[in-house]
Amino acid sequence: MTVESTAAARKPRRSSKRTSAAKTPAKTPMSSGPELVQLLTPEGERVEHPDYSIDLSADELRGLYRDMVLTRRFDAEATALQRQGELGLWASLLGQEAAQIGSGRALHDDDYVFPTYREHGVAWCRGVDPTNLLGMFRGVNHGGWDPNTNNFHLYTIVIGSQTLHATGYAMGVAKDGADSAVIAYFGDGASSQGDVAEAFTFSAVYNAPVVFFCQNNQWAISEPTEKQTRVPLYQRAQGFGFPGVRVDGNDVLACLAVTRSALERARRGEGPTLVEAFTYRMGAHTTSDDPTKYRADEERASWEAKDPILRLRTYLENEGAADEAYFTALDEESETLGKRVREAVRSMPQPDRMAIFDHAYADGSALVDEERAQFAAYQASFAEEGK
Ligand SMILES: Cc1ncc(C[n+]2csc(CCOP(=O)(O)OP(=O)(O)O)c2C)c(N)n1
Ligand SMILES: [Mg+2]
Repeated sequence: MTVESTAAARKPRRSSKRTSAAKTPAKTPMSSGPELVQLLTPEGERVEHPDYSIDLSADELRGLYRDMVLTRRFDAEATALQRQGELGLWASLLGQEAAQIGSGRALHDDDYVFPTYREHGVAWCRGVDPTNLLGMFRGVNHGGWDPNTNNFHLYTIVIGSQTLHATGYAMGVAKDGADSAVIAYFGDGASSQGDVAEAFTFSAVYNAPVVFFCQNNQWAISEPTEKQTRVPLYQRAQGFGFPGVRVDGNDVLACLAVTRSALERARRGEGPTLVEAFTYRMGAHTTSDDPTKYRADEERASWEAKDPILRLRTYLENEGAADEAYFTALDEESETLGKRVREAVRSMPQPDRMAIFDHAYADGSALVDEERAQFAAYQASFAEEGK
């Protein structure tokens, strides 16, 4: 046998089966499906669900509507401020108001929240002043709020890591014998991070009182959900030994009911739940992103028809739970909020450049001290030149 023919014999044979399997996998069943918990249809019609019921007064319904409208207004203002050069970056929550307000309003004061960087609606529910969120995006502080004042942790940019923080915190809550619950927010993209799998394992094994609230907004920057999972995300929980539920993330009533139930379960000591809020990111990933490069206009348009705010407005109007005067007053309140946010951002003080060294370690570090001294000398050199 010649050298060539040996090499030819060793060459891997191409199997036609294998070739087709190596292609892009068949589309994962990502459409909302019959398993979706819904209490308010996109047309604003109230429907019942056998496992989740909710009975809200007109006042409470108006409250949820107000939360969503003001959150959207704040978000639009922040996007505009970034475009005007007042913020370095903004991550819009447009389209995800119901998921955030529904879950945020399910929380008790003593529950603890671990957000990502997009949870402006949850921050609103926790009573964090919206202008506080903007300092970080303007680069003048490192978070700008005390997590323990509102039980709302600082925004976390390292994808998925907050699910581990939440799990550890929840294990602590259980050891303290407290009856509060913990909620961790994360995205569809984060679901494929190792940290999230570890958080699921530890929380299940230790029966930690934590709710994993995944906002499946269909995209992780330019990567669609099909690139993160072969099964609907809520089904992942089963493999870890705890329940998962998919809720219509654009239905504020269903998000409230499902999250309430999951938090109650955690408080009863029955362990974690995964809630997958099936929703859509209507805007860009951040103001640095251009979604027209990777997704079709028709997709956005199909989700516009499921808008979380419009469907509740239709319901309020049909039920006679809110009149024109109410909507007009809310428009005025939105404008006032927009103005307050604008003015607050423009009057934020310049950042203290040295402060970047202050929060790297709670107890300090020799290396950071050295870097601080180098940077101080570097800054001083400009002052010298100016003399
Ligand atoms: C560990 C880590 N890897 C990568 C990134 C860069 N990154 C920032 S946002 C993002 C996508 C996150 O998508 P998803 O979890 O679906 O959240 P969404 O932005 O859609 O709310 C990535 C990959 C990061 N911040 N952290
Ligand atoms: Mg996403």
